[in-house]
Formats: sequence, C-alpha cells, structure tokens
Amino acid sequence: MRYDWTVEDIEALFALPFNDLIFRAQQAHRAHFDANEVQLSTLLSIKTGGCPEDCKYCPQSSRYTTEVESELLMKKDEVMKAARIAKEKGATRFCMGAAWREPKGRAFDLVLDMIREVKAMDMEACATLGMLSEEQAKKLSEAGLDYYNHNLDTDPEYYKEIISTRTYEERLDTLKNVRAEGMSVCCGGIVGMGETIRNRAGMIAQLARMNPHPESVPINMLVKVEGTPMQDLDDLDPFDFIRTIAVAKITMPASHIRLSAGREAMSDEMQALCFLAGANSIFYGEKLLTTGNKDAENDQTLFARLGIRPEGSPTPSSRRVANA
Ligand code: SAM
Ligand code: DTB
Ligand code: SF4
Repeated sequence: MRYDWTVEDIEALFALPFNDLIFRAQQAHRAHFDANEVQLSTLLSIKTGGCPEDCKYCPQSSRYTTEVESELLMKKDEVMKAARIAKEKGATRFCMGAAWREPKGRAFDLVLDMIREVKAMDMEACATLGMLSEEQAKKLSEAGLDYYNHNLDTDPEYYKEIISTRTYEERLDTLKNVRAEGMSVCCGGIVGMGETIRNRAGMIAQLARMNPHPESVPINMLVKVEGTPMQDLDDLDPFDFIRTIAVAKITMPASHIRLSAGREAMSDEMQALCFLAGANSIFYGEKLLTTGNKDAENDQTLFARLGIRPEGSPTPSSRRVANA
C-alpha cells in the first residue's frame, strides 16, 4: 500500500482523461473488493441543531438561520427503534450523529449506552460526535464502537475559508485518538464548496498519506441548504464529483469509498458511474442528518438494475445453497 502521495501526484490523476481515470479506479477496486457489492450504512441524527461551530456548509450551526430547529438528545428507545428498522431494511452499520463541538457530561454517557445497545443488536456501530479527547475515545472503544466519523472536509489551505471555530490540527488529533484506541476511522470531505482542483487534490493527499488509510472515506457533494453561507454556490460538474471518487479509490484502494451527502440530487446514471469509479458504500434510508436522501426502495431498484448486492447479504451461490 502506498502512503507517500504528493498533492502533485494526485493533481496528475485528476488531469487524466475521464475514461483512463475510471479504468484505473475500477482496476484498483477489483484488486480489493467484489465490484458488485455495496455496503449500506444508515444515519440518524440523535442530537440535532444548535451547534456552536461555524462550518459554513452546515444547516445545524446556530450561527445561521435555517429550517433546522435545535432539539434535545433523543431518547434511547427511539434510537433503538430506528436502528431496528435500519437493520430490517438491510443496513449493516448504524451511524449516530450529534451536532456537538465535542461530547460532554451525562449526554456522552447516554450515547455510550446507545452504542452498547446497537452492538447487542448485532450491527456495526458508528458515531460522529465532534472532537474527542484520548479518554473519550477510550470510552467509545470500550462501549464497542466500531467506527468513528470525523471529516477533514477540505484541504488545509481552503479550510480557513470554511470553519474558524476549530483547527485542522484539532481534527487530526481527534483522528489520532480514535486510531490509538483501535477503532476504525471514517474520514472524508465535501466536494462543491467552491474549492479548486488543487484543493481537492490536497484533501485526498491528507487522507491518502494517513497510515493506515481511513477504512471508510465519505465523499460528500455539498447540499446547498437555504440559510447557510453556501446556499447560492454554483452547481458542481457531476464528472468532477465522479473524478474525486475515482482518485480516492486509486489512492486508497482497500478503503470503502462512501457516496454520501448529495446523493438525493444524483441521477441513477451518475450513481452508477460513481460505483464504477469505486464507490462501494452509501448512506441508506430516507434521511441523512437533517436533509433528504434517496428512499431505500429507490436504492433497491437501482441495485437490481445494476446487479449490485448489499454487502453482508447472501451471495448468489450461498443463496442457492440456502434454498436447496
Ligand atoms: N458535529 C460533528 C462534526 O462536525 O464532526 C458531526 C456531524 S457533522 C454534520 C458530519 C459531517 O457532515 C461534516 O463534517 C460534513 O462533512 C458533513 N456535512 C454537513 N453538512 C453538509 C452539507 N450541507 N453538505 C454536505 N456535507 C455536509
Ligand atoms: C458524512 O461524511 N456525511 C454524513 C455523515 N458523515 C455524518 C452527514 C451528511 C450531512 C448532510 C447534511 C444534513 O443532512 O444535515
Ligand atoms: Fe456543528 Fe458538525 Fe455542523 Fe460543524 S458540521 S456546525 S461541528 S454539526
């Protein structure tokens, strides 16, 4: 595995003709994965809105007036109900998100309880709760958390245009704490925030220079939410998004690349190209945190049309054995 990617190496990948880039990405993908499998993660916002941070893309920041209202931490029973439904619909991982700068006090203990219960349901558990200290990472790991999501969002240079309330270094420290406790890292970013191709290459370089690579790399297409400072940005060229997926796959071939926010606005054909470029994980279920997502039925129909199987479902041969 290669960990010495430079920004220039990655810019050169972005500059490849589209067909050459997709071909390389598909080759890299097939060296590590079944190319017809996609992993399904379901997200739930367990604590919505009222966040003190100023991330310019985010509808949950208290600095911007959006339709998102500030809510209390959800009750455990409701969270477990959502996890059960996600499992019934075929998700293998349940991800709980909180609009916090960092977890604190009793609320953190309640989240630890939720994690224990998701694990008892025999699902993978993921959480995204903001910055973590070493001690908090240890507690999450002891509760059985499999993955922690904490994104870099963009490259170090463009970062200061997007967020002022926490530094890039603080993000890297949180990721270090997650790793030190043996949890898997889910870390990616957002495309379509007005960044240059060099910024995109810089973001992928940060991720691909981590050793080991993040096991899960969510690539989000900005959802332009009314009331955020990014509401009026220009639409991204869909091919530029697909290129970013392909470059992430070539540089981090053994990682799951997740087609994340923004999927609701994507055509079936665009999603199929993302899968061809090596995306092999999605957020599954009608809602992300506060914004919409494709319906599960819609995804199942697309999977059937493309011959894709959800990861963890019986393979065609084992299904035959099961039916015999
Ligand atoms: N508050 C925690 C944090 O920031 O780490 C966890 C939740 S936060 C909403 C998780 C991630 O969602 C962000 O890092 C960002 O990448 C993504 N996100 C938030 N709003 C988005 C939007 N409008 N479009 C695309 N991605 C978005
Ligand atoms: C990630 O990279 N994307 C997800 C998850 N990690 C937590 C969040 C997307 C949020 C999109 C905006 C919203 O629904 O509020
Ligand atoms: Fe808060 Fe996370 Fe949204 Fe930033 S991305 S404003 S930290 S919820």
